[in-house]
Amino acid sequence: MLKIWGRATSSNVQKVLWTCAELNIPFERLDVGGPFGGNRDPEYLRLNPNGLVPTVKDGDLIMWESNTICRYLASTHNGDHLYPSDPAHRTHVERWMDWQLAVPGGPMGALLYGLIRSTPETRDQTALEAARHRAASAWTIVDDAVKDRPFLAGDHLTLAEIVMGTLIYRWFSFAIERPDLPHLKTWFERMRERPAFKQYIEIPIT
Ligand SMILES: N[C@@H](CCC(=O)N[C@@H](CS)C(=O)NCC(=O)O)C(=O)O
Repeated sequence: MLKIWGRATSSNVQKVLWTCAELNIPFERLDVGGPFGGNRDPEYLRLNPNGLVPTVKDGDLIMWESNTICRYLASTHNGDHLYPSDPAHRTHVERWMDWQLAVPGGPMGALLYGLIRSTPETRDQTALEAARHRAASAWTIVDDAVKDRPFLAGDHLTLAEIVMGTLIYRWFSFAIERPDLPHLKTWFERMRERPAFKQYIEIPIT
């Protein structure tokens, strides 16, 4: 059985849990990281030298980097609908996966730390506002991309959505000013229809 190390509140763990749910992959999950700790223990660092979650074990194979893990799971569990094997179709999914790490990942992380994990006294309002602007401009790109199709890579959900699910859930949950992006909202509502989204993504943000 697949083994996943990582707390269920981590956005990067949540990508893996959602992928498993969409592909009906059974797994065992161990709480590591955040308040649970354990991710700096020598035995954990031997599995994942970054000391971050998730880490996943499938047989003898140890994996880290959440997007890589999602790609592996789709490739090994009949997940062509989530991650197409055809290179041209695949590129539409992959570019959004890379974009998630490179563009909204940073500012959305800064908003999480600034709004949820710091106190008003320690909050850097200027940095927070800069992150909000950067995130808004990233989500404007998605809003435009989904104005004439239901999902980023076409007519159905793919890993492009799965790796962005937690970030978009947080974007609409944070108590911040947001530009009016109606296509983005509809896209988010489509994701919310998935039972796995309710189970693994729409949980309290900590
Ligand atoms: N690029 C890595 C990033 C992993 C990462 O930053 N994980 C965070 C949680 S989202 C973490 O382990 N933080 C330390 C902790 O939870 O204690 C991935 O995608 O897997």
